[in-house]
Amino acid sequence: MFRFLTAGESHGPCLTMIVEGLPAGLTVDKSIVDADLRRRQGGYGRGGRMKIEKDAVHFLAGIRHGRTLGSPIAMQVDNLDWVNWETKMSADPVETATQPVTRVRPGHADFAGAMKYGHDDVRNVIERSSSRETASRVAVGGLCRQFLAALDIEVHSHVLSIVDVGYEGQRSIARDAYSNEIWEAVEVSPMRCFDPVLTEKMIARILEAKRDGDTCGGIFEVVAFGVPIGLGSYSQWDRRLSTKLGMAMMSIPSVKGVEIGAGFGAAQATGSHIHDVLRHDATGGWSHLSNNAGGIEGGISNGEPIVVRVGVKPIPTLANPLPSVDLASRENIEQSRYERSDVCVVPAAGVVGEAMMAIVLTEAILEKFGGDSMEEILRHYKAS
Ligand code: EPS
Repeated sequence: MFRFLTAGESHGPCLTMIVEGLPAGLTVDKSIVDADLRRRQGGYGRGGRMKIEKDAVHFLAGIRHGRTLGSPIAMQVDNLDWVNWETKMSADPVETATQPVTRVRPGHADFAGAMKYGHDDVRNVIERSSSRETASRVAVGGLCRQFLAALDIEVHSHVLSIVDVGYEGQRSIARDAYSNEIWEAVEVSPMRCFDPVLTEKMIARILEAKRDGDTCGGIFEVVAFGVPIGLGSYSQWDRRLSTKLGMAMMSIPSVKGVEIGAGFGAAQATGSHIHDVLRHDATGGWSHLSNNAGGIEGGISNGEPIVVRVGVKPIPTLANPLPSVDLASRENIEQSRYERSDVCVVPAAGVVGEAMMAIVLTEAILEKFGGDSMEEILRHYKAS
């Protein structure tokens, strides 16, 4: 069974991950994980924290001489900001109490988290609910990406829209338009958008929001290529690949919507306009004339690229804060609180989406083609 756990506060000493179930003999390159961590830190609209951090992974267990052992893998990403928080975030009791955070931000975990756990100091909520935790997922996804690469499976993401600026109808680009050139252009765009004109418009939209003390959400798309037929199952609700991808994408902080393939567009079309006609060619290959299903039919991968679009709400920390309540006095207040934050995290969220897709596909492949070593898995995989 493949599984992972993460721990760590945003301003604690580090983030910690334990990954179990990756086979023995997988070649692991730290620089690939670090490159993903760097990609997550980027994107136009990030704030001061990303200038402090230089995220890099430390392998602590489960890897020897660049290859997995089949034992649990332990990893760590240090928080360089910790030096500024050692007292405020000390695990040991401190002599001088720190000023509690009590003014909750609308849209943030502040209020619900404080109510749920009975915290008087919202700092205790902010620390773990912070999107800093997504660095852990990207590190785990960085391992999974290397596992998938051994099976010729690739995962990419790009940004489709920021607030009201995006592609026509904010839908996916045409299926046949995906190419290496597109992904190369995405990697050099500060918005992770392949269209340079749209990139500029998105940046202008973020700047406008920043000037107003506001924040921006948007939509990103994750696409996986080379996925074999038969991952997931309709036999139980929780075994569908679509169920697992929906859960994985919805687990990313700030995500409020997920579509697979044509998604809500499919609900607005009639059957004859949306279903993907199957073809079989002389070489024995299967293909579909379109991919409105996003590569999943009946909860099972059908051999087409897996396409998932994800809607991200604007960050709740506004430089021009909304009215709220002070939890200490229970008074309605004109303005909640501002602390250093980002204006837009949609490009970074896309990188987290890639990691979550890589994690889900790794789990599904291990379930279907299982084995204890890479050699065994590759044997099963090639025989299918
Ligand atoms: C983030 C780290 C955080 C924020 C942001 C994302 O760092 P800090 O709180 O020190 O500024 O920049 O987190 C949030 C938007 C949030 O709501 O918590 C990161 O590593 O991605």
